[in-house]
Amino acid sequence: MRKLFSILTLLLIFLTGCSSGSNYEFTIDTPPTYNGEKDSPIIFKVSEDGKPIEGLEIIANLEMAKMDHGEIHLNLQDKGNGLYESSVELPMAGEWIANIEAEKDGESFEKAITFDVDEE
Ligand SMILES: [Cu+2]
Repeated sequence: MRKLFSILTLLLIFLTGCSSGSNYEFTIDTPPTYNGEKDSPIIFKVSEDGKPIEGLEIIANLEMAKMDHGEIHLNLQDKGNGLYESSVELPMAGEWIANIEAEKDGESFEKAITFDVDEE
């Protein structure tokens, strides 16, 4: 009985331990534009229940939705207030996908976001 109880306790700790952060919402705050010659800022926003989440280690791998341009790796900088910024020179306007990998307090999160890039 005691053994069963400790297994249940462990399971409970495991389940609650995994649930924090799973409600993080990743959105694009400022999509980059395409201009054919220079870098453009790209900013993501991370929040939970409308509150900004700061202090994430976060990267994004960009790929085009319907075409193969390979992957573009971005290290995002924590700008505070839940905003994470980098800059990128994209090969084309159109529909892009950002595969985001984030980490906080030893927990990691993954999310894919689709966004449109306009020609400047
Ligand atoms: Cu393309």
